[in-house]
Amino acid sequence: MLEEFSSKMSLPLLYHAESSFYSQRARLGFAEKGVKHRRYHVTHKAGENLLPWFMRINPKGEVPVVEHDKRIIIDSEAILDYLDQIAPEGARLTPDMSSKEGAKVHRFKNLLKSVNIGILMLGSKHHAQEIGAVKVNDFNAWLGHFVKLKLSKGIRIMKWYSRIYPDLKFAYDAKILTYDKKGGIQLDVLLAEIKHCQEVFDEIEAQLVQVIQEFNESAPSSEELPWLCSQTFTIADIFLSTILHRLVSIGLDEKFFRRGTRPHIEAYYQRVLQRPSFRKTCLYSNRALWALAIPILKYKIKRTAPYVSIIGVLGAAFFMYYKHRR
Ligand SMILES: N[C@@H](CCC(=O)N[C@@H](CS)C(=O)NCC(=O)O)C(=O)O
Repeated sequence: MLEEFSSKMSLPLLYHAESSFYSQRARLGFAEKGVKHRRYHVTHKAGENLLPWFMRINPKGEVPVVEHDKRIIIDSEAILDYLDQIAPEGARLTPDMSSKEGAKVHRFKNLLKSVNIGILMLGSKHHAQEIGAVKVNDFNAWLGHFVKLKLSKGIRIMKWYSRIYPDLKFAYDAKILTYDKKGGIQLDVLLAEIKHCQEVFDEIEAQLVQVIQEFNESAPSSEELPWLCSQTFTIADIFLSTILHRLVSIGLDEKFFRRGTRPHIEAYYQRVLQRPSFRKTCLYSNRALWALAIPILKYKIKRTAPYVSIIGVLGAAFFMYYKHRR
């Protein structure tokens, strides 16, 4: 029993949030590598990431984070690299850079890293009409609402925490600056990002055409179609699939890869939707009810439950007291 408990405790602990774009990368990485782990949901849209206990784990106040064997790994990309280290058996998410496949993965990972999903998300909500062909769906509308709430409330809370926790003053002050910058996204910034993405997706489309052509020339017909760089689902695929999935939830898929604009990317996305690891970890992560409303409600109940119980007990005590006096 004790052994079972201690072996469970030695599993990596993933701090994540269901709706968080970067957490989706980490969850998908764990599923791809088949690494057993524990999870803690940090309800960042309700400000849980700003609480002192979490800021002590990650002074940036961001998810995902992995805690394992007294190590703290911050940043989704570093987490994916760490998974290759602790589970070296099987296919690597990041193949050896000296191989042809590794060099390709490295190149496309960096290309996809250059996509600023935050600008696309917040900007397309603010400027939906100006950029056209965008449907602001529930998820993005709700997300925009929570981000606005989080920014104004978050700054106030952080200023307060920064005064009462001197050890975290530096971290809170730095984070306040990042929130200040997150305000409104200017239209020209959004348009530049859309243009950049069009170029990125042109390259991705061309790569998919090439990898499939190479596959048709060399592989036996029974093998499955390749992913972005090879037969293996690598870190580049984790980056691409989560970006495509998020674009759908923002309503920008129409602009980038639907209706025959980039047919290979569209077909790739359809295959991703069937992949078991993706279905398990990301499929519902961009749904307003499942990924935002339910976690926030659960968190609020968890936070208020102790106060409600205390009020309940006090209420019952008063009631009994008065009943006996009469
Ligand atoms: N570079 C980091 C970015 C992590 C990040 O920005 N996470 C967001 C959620 S998707 C977050 O925790 N934001 C907290 C906040 O806005 O206060 C990574 O790749 O993990």
